[in-house]
Amino acid sequence: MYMRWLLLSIIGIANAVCPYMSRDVDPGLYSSVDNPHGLHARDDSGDAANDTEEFLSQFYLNDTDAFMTTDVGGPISDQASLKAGERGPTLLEDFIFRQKIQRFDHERVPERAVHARGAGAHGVFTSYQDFSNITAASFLSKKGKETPVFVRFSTVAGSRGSVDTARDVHGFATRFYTDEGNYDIVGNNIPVFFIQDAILFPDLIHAAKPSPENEIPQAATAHDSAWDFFSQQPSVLHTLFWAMSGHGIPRSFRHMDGFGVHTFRFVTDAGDSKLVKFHWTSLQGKASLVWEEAQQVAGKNADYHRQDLYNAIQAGRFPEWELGVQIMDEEDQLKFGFDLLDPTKIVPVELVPITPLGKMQLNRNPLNYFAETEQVMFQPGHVVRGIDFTEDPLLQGRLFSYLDTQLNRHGGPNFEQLPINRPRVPIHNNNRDGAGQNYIPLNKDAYTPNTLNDGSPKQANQTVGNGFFTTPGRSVSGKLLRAISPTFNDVWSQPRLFFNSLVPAEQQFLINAIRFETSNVQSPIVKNNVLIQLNRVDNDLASRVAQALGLPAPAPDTKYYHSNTTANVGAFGQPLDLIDGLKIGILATVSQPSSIQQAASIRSSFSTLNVDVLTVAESLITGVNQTYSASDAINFDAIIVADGAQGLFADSQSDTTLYPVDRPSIILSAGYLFGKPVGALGGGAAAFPAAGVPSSGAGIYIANSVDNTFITNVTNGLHTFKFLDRFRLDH
Ligand code: HDD
Repeated sequence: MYMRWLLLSIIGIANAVCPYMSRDVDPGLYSSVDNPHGLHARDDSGDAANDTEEFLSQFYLNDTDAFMTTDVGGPISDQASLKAGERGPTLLEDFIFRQKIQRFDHERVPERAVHARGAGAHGVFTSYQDFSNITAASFLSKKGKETPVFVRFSTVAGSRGSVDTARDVHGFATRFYTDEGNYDIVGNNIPVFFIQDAILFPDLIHAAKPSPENEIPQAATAHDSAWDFFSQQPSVLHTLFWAMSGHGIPRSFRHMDGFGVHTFRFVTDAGDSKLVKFHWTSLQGKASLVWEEAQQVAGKNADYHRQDLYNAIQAGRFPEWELGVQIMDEEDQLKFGFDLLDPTKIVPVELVPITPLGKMQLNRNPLNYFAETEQVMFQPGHVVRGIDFTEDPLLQGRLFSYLDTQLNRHGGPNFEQLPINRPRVPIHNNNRDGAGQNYIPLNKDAYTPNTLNDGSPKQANQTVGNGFFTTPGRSVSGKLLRAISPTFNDVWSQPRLFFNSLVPAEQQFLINAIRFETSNVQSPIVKNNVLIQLNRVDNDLASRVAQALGLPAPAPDTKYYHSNTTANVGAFGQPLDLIDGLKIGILATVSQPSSIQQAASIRSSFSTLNVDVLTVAESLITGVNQTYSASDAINFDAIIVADGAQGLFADSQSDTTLYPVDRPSIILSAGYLFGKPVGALGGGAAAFPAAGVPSSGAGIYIANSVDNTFITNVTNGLHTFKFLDRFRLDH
């Protein structure tokens, strides 16, 4: 037994010390001019998902059937500390105790300064074509080429333990482990950003984060300092409008789009460049919660989004996104009436359509949250050959901030060696040492130029080793000045374009959100300043907010008013492409076993559609998935009352103590008010009047029995997702 343990330990230690060496027998191979790319010989048609698993599995630590050891490998038992006598004090020499407690004391690393709460997943990106005519980026060099990816979704303002459904911009950061090194698109689910110069980032975040004296409120901008900043810095308006619309409270990470935000450059091998904006389009479709619902979710299930992503992947319902770019000529930087370097602007798709490049599928959950999701360190500066930055002053500042904050989080420069951060190509340079160095560099002559190591690692250039390049034709000059470009000045026309383009219900949601946030603001000056800025965008909008604040409607400030619209910017009003992983709750009762059987028959009808059908009843007898005591409307995307369950609604004074008073009625009526499809079968229809819910209308399905029409109707209802006619409009 001891020999077996020893053997396992030796293998484990060998892997931990030098995992790369265990795969790459001859590290010199990759620095040789015989291999001018300095790369692994990769099979382009290989299975990138397997590559990821194989790569990371070198680092797996499996404790099954193993004996416990200290960090340096000695066998231990650790259930009691070493004491001087049975009732005596613990001894300082108890290194087993000290190591265990010390390791515990050091378990936390600083959480991300922003985007602290998030969830990640592995996957694969597949290029649709050979795009070498527009970029030399190798992951886009061949039709069908697969590249492993890791994505982390996040909220911005809340700390690591905050709730998933706080209203916020959502991070959408993607790492491509390309065969020419790591490339990160560190984007958001909103295509624009609050500020135009990175020097304002600390101000934005200090204003949005909880108040310094009492850390209130958590993960929310409904407070004075946020709106003080927002109304003093009107560049925020466009992003703020997106965040106050459905995009601030998505149904799930799977149902949101992503954007690179800045304009970037694509560069070809020949040195030609184009300007590009990145789009990730959800192939599930876009879906959002409504605010009352999001607030309830926050209290009932803080992990709503991360759980949805995890469950979908575990169930094999792999979410997908299409990567596309809007491609613009270098000369077009000012052609559209705004500056392409200004990150507060979208390029309307009517002006430049999106060219699809490839598809990403997320298909594997991390095995360890800390090692993978918490330690992944994205940087806008992780770029590959074929992609370049622009002079966008927000992007330029980000190129400093991410590396800097990651040095702080990790405590040293070797975080790129962590398994989740390691490129899938060998590393050769003269960077040395630092805390936590994982490699054992063999080159004694860690300087360039050298002769003693035959000049290695050799300088790559365009003919040997395909050296990294920035856009060859790019040049900048100018007088030094601290100023925002006047071409960035108009920050009101695009928020108006966004507002004009929303369906009336989403316009109302946006106004309601601003009403909610600003009515939490105490300062009369701040409220007034908010109205001044809103009024520059739209007088009706400003007047409707003013009404809720008890302030007079302002006179129109028309300079930036226009009636233009653009497509596809709203989160509501378009049916879902896929309903995979959505949930239908069947309200049944144990007193009528046939209602539970009916739920089973609905479940079987939806199984091929990948929709989860959950049976709710008073207690967890066979066939029941959830109790009423643990259920709310927020658990489901559609709600159906089974034939026979109507008694639960009729007797609102029911003396059962198994669930709070009126819970079944509240589930049905809240589901209706949240815009969800609702239905009833047979006698279950009586639940509707009892719960105060209309028995007819869009998204209301009453039928005698479970037939094809009923299933089709509910399916269509799930695709519609939210029935917007149920929400009241101001006018
Ligand atoms: Fe940032 C994290 C997205 C502007 C400074 N940012 C971070 C993450 C995302 C973004 C998705 C989380 C990455 C992850 O999951 O680990 N940030 C953006 C976008 C921006 C943006 C789309 C504008 C277009 N960020 C921005 C500016 C600065 C930062 C202007 C600073 C000057 N961001 C950071 C940071 C973070 C970060 C403090 C925190 C943790 C980290 O970087 O690694 O450096």
